[in-house]
Amino acid sequence: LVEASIPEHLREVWKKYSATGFENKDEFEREFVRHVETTLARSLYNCDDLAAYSGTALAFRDRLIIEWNKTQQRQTMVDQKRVYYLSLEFLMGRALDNAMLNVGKKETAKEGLEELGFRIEDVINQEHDAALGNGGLGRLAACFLDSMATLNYPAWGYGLRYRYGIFKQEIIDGYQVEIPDYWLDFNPWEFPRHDITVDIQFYGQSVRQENEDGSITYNWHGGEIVQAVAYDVPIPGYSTETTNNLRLWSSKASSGEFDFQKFNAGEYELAVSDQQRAETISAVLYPNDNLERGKELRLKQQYFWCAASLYDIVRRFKKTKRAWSEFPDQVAIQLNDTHPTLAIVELQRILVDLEGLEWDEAWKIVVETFGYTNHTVLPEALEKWSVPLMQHLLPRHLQIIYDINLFFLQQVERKFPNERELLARVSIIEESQPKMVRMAYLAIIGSHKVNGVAELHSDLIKSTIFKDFVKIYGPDKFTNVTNGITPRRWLHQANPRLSKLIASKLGSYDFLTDLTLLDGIERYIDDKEFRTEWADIKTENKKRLAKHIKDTTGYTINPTSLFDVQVKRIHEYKRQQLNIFGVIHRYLKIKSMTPEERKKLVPRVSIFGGKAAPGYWMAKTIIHLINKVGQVVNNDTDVGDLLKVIFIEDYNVSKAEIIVPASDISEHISTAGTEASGTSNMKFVLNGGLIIGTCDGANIEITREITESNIFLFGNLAEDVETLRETHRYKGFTLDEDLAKVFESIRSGTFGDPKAFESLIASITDHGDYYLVSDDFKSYIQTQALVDEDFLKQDEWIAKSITSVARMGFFSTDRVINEYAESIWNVEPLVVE
Ligand code: F58
Repeated sequence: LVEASIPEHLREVWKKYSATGFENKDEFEREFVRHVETTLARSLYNCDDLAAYSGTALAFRDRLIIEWNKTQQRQTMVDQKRVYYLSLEFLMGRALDNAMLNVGKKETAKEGLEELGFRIEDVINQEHDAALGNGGLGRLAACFLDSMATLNYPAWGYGLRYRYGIFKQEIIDGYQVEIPDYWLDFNPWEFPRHDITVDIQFYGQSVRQENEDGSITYNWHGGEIVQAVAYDVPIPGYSTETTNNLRLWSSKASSGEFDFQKFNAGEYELAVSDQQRAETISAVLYPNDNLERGKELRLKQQYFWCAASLYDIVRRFKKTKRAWSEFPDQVAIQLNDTHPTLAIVELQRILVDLEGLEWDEAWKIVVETFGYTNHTVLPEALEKWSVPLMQHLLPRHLQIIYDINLFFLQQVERKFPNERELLARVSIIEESQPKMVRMAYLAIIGSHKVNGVAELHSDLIKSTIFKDFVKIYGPDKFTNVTNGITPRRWLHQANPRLSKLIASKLGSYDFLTDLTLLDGIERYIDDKEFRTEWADIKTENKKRLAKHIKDTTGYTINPTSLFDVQVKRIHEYKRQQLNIFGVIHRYLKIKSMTPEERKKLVPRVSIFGGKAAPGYWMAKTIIHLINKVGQVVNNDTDVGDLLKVIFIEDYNVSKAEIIVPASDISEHISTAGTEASGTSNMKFVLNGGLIIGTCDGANIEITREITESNIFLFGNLAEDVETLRETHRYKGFTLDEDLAKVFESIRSGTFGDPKAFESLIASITDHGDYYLVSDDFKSYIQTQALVDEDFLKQDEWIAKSITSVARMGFFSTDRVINEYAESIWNVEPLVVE
């Protein structure tokens, strides 16, 4: 249809000159030089590594955008159901290496760059991470994009184009200092679409209107308009032509009459400040993980992004001229946590207020369209917005929320008459001072499926925070989709040698698109040469990390030591404090030993990394303690190589790509029942690292897959946590003896001014030890001793490593995406012929 509307001779000319991008080395060099000379206005004489990065990225970007265009045309022609993944965070990391590997032209570029006088690693290392996320939730969204494209699903991501990503972390005198991350200086991966804009309204009033036919409509009048501008980021699938789209919205002042009036009236400064206020909406990523603080600007961000995305989705749907009832057959929208829940309300508003549908008819469409993924049971992370704030910012939406609530509560009352308490418990509106809108409840009520991200977590949400909703809707509305990771980035890209070794045994790289094929390597477990190479690769990776540590911290670490890694956001529930107390315990033990005894020890490097939310005092105290312990231990000549403590600054995706392949053991030690899934646990095991962990999140399913003999589990179970906490609160409890000694040494000033750590210790000794550090300490220490023992038996250790990798097939996001597609979205891939 589209084609027929263009006269043939025009099509001919167009086809003749249609861009193709490079195919071979010579063409790559031509494109590279062309971009350096014309796009960057540089020359042979001032082309440094950064310019070489830009030239390479632009050459690849051309290829991506050509495939992107074709993919979008194909998807529009076929006109089948699309998925829209709404996420406030996409933690993409670097794009160039990934684009090279997915497109399959890394070797071509490498050779071309060499001829032009550059080393590909240096070029890749020039790129700034796209750090538009906090942690697991944002990185999951990025892995999903990779898998959706690789599996050829017609899928778009929608997010915000933050001017500042997650802050950069510096450690100064052992303290975390936050530096703004202005990353947009030069970003070759985005395409501004100045022609794709949406006006977004805030504030004003909702005005009731009685129509001539007696019907009532509501009009949202007045207030302020901010413009959303689309920026598109092409997402290439691995080894496929499909290149999907990530659309990020940027805010700017509306070009409407507003500014001009002010401008003409001589209020130049006001016009400018309007401009700045508008731009503030997409200025910063909120740096909290697992905490919601209820700031007005955050709610503005959420509505701005939801409204722009929905406008876009609806516009696309309307072009097909279908009946509204077909909307859910064409559109699936997945909510990454509750942050996009306003999209539910916005769609209902569009259908009822703007398109004139009946309430019930509209609501049916809404519920069939949305799915909601929950990522936490921590009460402080469950989003609530104050009713007065919502009333002020989004008056019409608040009315709609009240109506949704009313109809929902009526339905509950019909099903469970005389259960007044139930009604109060499940009401979207919490009757507090001020009243609050419970976003998770709204998300559940407005979606047809709700899922958790690992089995234990999905069970827990059904038995705790959403229990009443299971009673109301029945269990089928709730489901589990266990998280995963993309093996392209987290094996092939981060650990190319391991990927190559595996491919050499399996005969191809097919395991990268069917990770279950990894089980084929278990056959080689007794192959001596294979094991040696496996071990060599780990050593190489450890040397690379040791070099990074030397370059960034000045500390020399021995690559034959056991590398023990815990890298993730710093949070009390993740229990980095348990780890560092364990390290202190080890240090005290070493100090008390004779030189003879010391000889028997396994040298260990404890490596930490992760950011604390800027306002999270306790997390910052934990970082401080780790750094202070490092200073003391690393300079103690009694200890030497037996123990080193390293804090890697500014942990991010590109650092993870160096750290993950280099671990012997990594720590996933959250208090049972608190970590919804965890995904770095999967990354480490897939790279041949063993893990020590609690029975929490996806650790449980990892254990099921790789079997208990290949993982170091310890600690109390989720089902006992509640009772243990009660014990602490009401009956007093005895602190673990060894932990008491650790506290003594801190209090005595071994690691600097003890006052700095008083509150951390008191949280355990005096304030109920909510995260059960003391209860799990003994079992943690004992299990760490087992780790040492097992590490000495290198042969067995390597066998465990190989077996574990072989059994990780389940944890690919390809499997995850297929599950969502089948059980929640009801979409099919669009295979390219
Ligand atoms: C994480 N959540 C979970 N939230 O903690 C982790 O267990 C899980 O593996 C991962 O999601 C993926 O499912 C998480 O990262 C956040 O960072 C939010 C950011 C916005 C404010 C609230 C927390």
